[in-house]
Amino acid sequence: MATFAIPRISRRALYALSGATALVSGTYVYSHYGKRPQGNGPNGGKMMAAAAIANTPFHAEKVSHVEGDYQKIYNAIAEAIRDNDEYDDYIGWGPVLVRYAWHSSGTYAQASSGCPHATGGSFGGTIRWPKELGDGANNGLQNAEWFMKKIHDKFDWISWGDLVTLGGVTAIQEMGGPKIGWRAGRKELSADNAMTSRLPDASKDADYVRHLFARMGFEDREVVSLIGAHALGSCHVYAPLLPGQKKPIPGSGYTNRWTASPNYFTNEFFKLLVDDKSWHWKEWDGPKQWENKDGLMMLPTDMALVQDPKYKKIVEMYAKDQDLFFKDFAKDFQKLLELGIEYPKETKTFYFKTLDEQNI
Ligand code: FMI
Repeated sequence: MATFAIPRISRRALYALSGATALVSGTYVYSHYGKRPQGNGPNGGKMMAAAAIANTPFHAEKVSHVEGDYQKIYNAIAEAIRDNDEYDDYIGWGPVLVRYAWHSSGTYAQASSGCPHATGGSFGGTIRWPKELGDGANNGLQNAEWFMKKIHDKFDWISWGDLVTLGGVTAIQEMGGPKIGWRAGRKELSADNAMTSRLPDASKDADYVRHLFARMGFEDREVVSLIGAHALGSCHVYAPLLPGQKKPIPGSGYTNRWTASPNYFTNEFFKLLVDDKSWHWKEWDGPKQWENKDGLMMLPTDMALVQDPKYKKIVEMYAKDQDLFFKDFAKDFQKLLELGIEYPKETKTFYFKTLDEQNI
C-alpha cells in the first residue's frame, strides 16, 4: 500500500501458515484518584450500590455513519495488514493491533468503595496520548500507533477509540479468528484522561491475575479465554524497527513467540500449556520466562493458568474444543472493548466481512 513505506509483498499463504496502573501493589490500587484501599474480594472491594450505572459512565453517541462506512475502514486496515506482511519477521501487523486494542481497553477500573464511578477503558481513545502510550506497559505499541495513524489520516471522521478497537476486531478476524461484534460511538477524550500504571504485570501469579482482571469485571472463564490471544504474536526485547528508524525502542523485555503459528488465531496456546511436557525456566539474563524444547515461550502469568486448579480446568476445556474457545473469545473480546460504555438503545452491532468473504 502506497501510504506505507514498507515494500509491498503479498504472501497470503505464508501469512496464513507461518506460523493498566491501578497497579495492584500489596493491597492498594493506584488510580488517578490516588492511592486507595483495594479490599479483599475479587471485585477489588465493596461495589457501590449503584454500580450498574456507575460502571458505564461513558455514553456513546448516536453515529451518523452506516455499517458500510465502517466496513471500508475495516478493509483499509485488513489490506494494510495483508500488504505489509513482512513486519516482525513475517508475523505481520495483526498481533500488535490486537495488543493495542486490548491495552486501550484494559485500563478500565469498575466503580468501588474508593472510586465512586468507573474510569479508563477504550472510550476516549486515550492510548494515543503520549502520557498513556509512554506507560512502560505499552512499550512497543508506538508501532501500532504509527500504523493506525495512516488509517486515521484517510478516515479522519472516526474517533480514536472506535479506530483502535476496530483495529483489534479486524486483526482477529483476518488472522482466522471468530467474528467479533463491534459497536461505534466512542468519543475523543482529552489528554487529562490518559491512564497509566493500570495494566497487568506479566511476572506475577494466578491470584494477582484474578484480582487484576476482576477490577475490569472479568471472571475466571473470561480471563482464560482472553489470554488465549497469546496464540498470536511475540514478545520483544526491542520493538521491530519501522521504515527509516535507526534506533530500536524497547519492547516488554521478554522474548520469542508463544506458538508456531503466531499470525493465525487458534487454541494452540492452550494445547501447549496442557500437552507440552518440556516447559522449563529459560536460562538467560532477561526477565523470568518459560521455554519449551522448540524455543516457544510462556510468561509467568501464562503458566499461572495451569498452576491454578480453577484456571487449569478452563485451559483443558479450551485445549479440547477450539469452537468453544472461539465462541467465548468473541463474546469476551467484545466485552473488553466496550468496558465502561453505555450505548444508545438503537445502536446496531456490526459484524464485518473478511477480505476473503468479499473476494478482495
Ligand atoms: Fe498480552 N502480552 N498480556 N494479551 N498480548 C504481550 C503480547 C501480546 C500480557 C503480557 C504481554 C492479554 C493479556 C496479557 C496480546 C494479547 C493479549 C507481551 C509481549 C506481554 C509481555 C509484548 C512485546 O511486544 O514484547 C499480560 C500478562 C500483562 C499485560 C496480560 O495480562 C490479553 C487479554 C490479550 C488480548 C485479548 C497479543 C496479541 C500480543 C502480541 C503482540 C505482538 O506484538 O506480537
